Amino acid sequence: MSASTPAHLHKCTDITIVPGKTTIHFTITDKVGALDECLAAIKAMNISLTRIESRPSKTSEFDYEFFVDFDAATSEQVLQVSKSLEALSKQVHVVGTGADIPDSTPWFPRKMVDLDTFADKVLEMGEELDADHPGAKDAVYRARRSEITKIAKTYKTGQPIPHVEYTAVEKETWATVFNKLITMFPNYACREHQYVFPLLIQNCGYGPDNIPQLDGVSKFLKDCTGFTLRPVMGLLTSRDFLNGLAFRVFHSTQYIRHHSKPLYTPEPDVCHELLGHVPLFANPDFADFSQEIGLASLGASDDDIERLATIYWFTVEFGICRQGDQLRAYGAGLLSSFGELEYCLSDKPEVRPFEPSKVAQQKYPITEYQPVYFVAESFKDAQMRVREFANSLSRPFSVRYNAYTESIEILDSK
Ligand code: HBI
Ligand code: FE
Repeated sequence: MSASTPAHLHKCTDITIVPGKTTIHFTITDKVGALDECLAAIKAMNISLTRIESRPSKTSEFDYEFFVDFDAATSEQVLQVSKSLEALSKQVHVVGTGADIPDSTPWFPRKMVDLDTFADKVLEMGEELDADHPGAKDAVYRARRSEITKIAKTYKTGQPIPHVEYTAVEKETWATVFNKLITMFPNYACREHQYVFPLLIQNCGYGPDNIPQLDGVSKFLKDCTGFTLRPVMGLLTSRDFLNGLAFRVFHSTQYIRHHSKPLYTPEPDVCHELLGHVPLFANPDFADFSQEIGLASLGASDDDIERLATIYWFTVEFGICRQGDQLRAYGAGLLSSFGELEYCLSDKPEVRPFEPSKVAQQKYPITEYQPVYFVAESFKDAQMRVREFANSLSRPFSVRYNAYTESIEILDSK
């Protein structure tokens, strides 16, 4: 194996070869006919390929890398193909074989369109509110919410997100939140949030008098980092919500909190999503970090989902980071909460370094300010730590996101 081979692509001797759907990765030098020879060798064994994908080598200018898929009848056949390719190419790896996902693995989305199945699995419906929700007794508010959540209910992958014509009352709620928070951002928000905020004003209609439309914001994020928004009716299960992040998809509510308490909401709403989450998803390192949690959640055990949800809570929602000699907030729960944003950087809460294995065990209250926060040194550092943590979890295979096909590839037994 060359020194530059990505660590997750193991030699075929590292994995158990079994019959079934198989992916083989090989590299050839850019000489005329080299690929033809490889394909002819496979054809000679009476095997038909179900996929072939190529890309220029990242390590050598004249090399090309190929990924081929086929249904292997026997494990012997996999070894034969790999042997004959070895004679014709620079390197060969069997990157995945049929039985590498145990039957006990929870279902997980493999293709972007699979996310369509989450739509009607929300834990709390947009229209049925808890007794202590500020809008619980307001029939007009409840009717308005079900009007808006109808969009999420029928939304399908690839469609533009329908616009919502927000009412004067809704806009006033937004203005109150917006105007209050922007006084705080310069002193409390991390630099990545501050960098992108003016761009959201310029490009996406952010401002005190306008509630930005998810569709425009989603297109902006797509250009920045490949993240997109998907409308959601309410809270998803942790599993479904985290699984979306593996596809760089963030499930966003589209309704707004009740006007009687503009600075309080017991659940996510557009203010929280647009002012707290969206600016960070425009940052490439933060996008990578978030996707890392998402990839780890695919097919994870229930206990591991709980651990990853806790890590998500203390980072994407309530994370703080070191910037120079200061601490700043990057978690959306902080950036969208006037009170907690000030509190989290005061000397009242406890502050600990971001170590995923410890964070994953931390208990937390959901209706009060957090008694403890964890400090990331950078999003890249946090991503590497989460990746290491994810490797310690019980899932017996690893996954990779193929951005060209917007699908998940199963790599190998770990
Ligand atoms: N669902 N729609 C939605 N929005 C969230 O922010 C959200 C969720 N489900 C679970 C969740 N957040 C987190 O608390 C973690 O469990 C992942
Ligand atoms: Fe959130």
